Amino acid sequence: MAKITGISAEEIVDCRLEPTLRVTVETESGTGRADVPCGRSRGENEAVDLRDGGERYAGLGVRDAVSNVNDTIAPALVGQNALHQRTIDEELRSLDGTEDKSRLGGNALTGVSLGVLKAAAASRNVPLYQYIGGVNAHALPIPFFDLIEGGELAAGNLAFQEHQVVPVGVDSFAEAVRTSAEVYYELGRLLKEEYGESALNVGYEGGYTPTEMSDPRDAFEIELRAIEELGYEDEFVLAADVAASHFYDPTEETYSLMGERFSRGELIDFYDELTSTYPIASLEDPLHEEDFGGFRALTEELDVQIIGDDLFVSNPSRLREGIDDGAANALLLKVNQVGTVSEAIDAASIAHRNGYAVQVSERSGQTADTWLADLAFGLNAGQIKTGVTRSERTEQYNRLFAIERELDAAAYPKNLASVFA
Ligand code: 2PG
Ligand code: MG
Repeated sequence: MAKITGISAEEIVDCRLEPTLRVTVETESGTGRADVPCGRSRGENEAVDLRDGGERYAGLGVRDAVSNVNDTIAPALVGQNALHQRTIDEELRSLDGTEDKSRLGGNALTGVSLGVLKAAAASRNVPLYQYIGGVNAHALPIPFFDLIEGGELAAGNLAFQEHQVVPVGVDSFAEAVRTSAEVYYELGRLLKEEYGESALNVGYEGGYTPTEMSDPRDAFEIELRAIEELGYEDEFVLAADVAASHFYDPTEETYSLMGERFSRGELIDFYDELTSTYPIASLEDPLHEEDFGGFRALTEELDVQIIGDDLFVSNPSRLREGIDDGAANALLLKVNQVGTVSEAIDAASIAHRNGYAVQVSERSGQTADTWLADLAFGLNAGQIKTGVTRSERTEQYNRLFAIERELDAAAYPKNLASVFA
């Protein structure tokens, strides 16, 4: 038993200086404290991020969500057992009472749910990943490095949100980060040479933002050159988070890309060209978030990982719908998209049981809290996306270094699909 003796929330700021919640859960045997991340390029079907409105913090304050934790959730959960995560998450959902968690706020629920998880691990005196994954937590995640940013995450002209490099051909997490860092430095040198020093300004996730660039092929091309300069062709593949909903026009049913309008079919042809020209192994949200049929067509046509982010919003029922349709073959997992830890873990296990890969992901608004790294390892997800530079990103890498050093049995996957192979 880890009896909850107190729950309290406070308003803090994330890496963009925007308000978010920090929730502390105290039990008789251990305390958990969790920060809530927030997205910028959000899916329409995510749990609602409750914001105060008004002038304070330009409407982004979270005082209402903080009061919901302190005045409504805390009195209902004090006295309960923090080891009963699923019961607590169910209670959180019923206290909220809405489908989209809009009454108490998805951010309030996420903070409490994660706080309870961390308090339970502390009360058991085990590392968070071990509490999550038990005896079988063993797979270090392959990191996806968003080295060139576009879309909603940068003030540039690239429509695709993330142009990623992925170290798949190395044999440890430490080597994965080292080689990726070297590619990052080399890419910086090449970008500066070709686009001038301003290309080295970074976006929300710490990747470069060459503002002149508008064609994703230029981004992949120069990333590939950096990889080749270092002789790392066998160690890296490329990937993208297209975040296509954000350049989709629902009235015209077209995508605006490089100053032109693409129909769904034309965009699929473009992906065909991209994946046959470059060693691209994974595409996240290549089509808009309601196009389950398009995702199916693309998954059938291309032999690459197709990840649903805005498509599934980490929601077990949207994921099931996608699996029934054959849409995508991988899930992007963000706890605050769905609002509770149990629902997120359900989504991950539904994905794995149906042969879908799982990539655990940060939000563009993060803090230095490292529960994300433990979650990726504890779930044996095998993939993580947590940005490039700045402490809220690098702390996740530092935490995974520590896990790799601590556990002899920890292993780095041979390829994107091999965690359970
Ligand atoms: C995404 C994410 C994170 P945000 O689209 O995958 O990279 O963006 O957190 O802004 O939703
Ligand atoms: Mg995304």
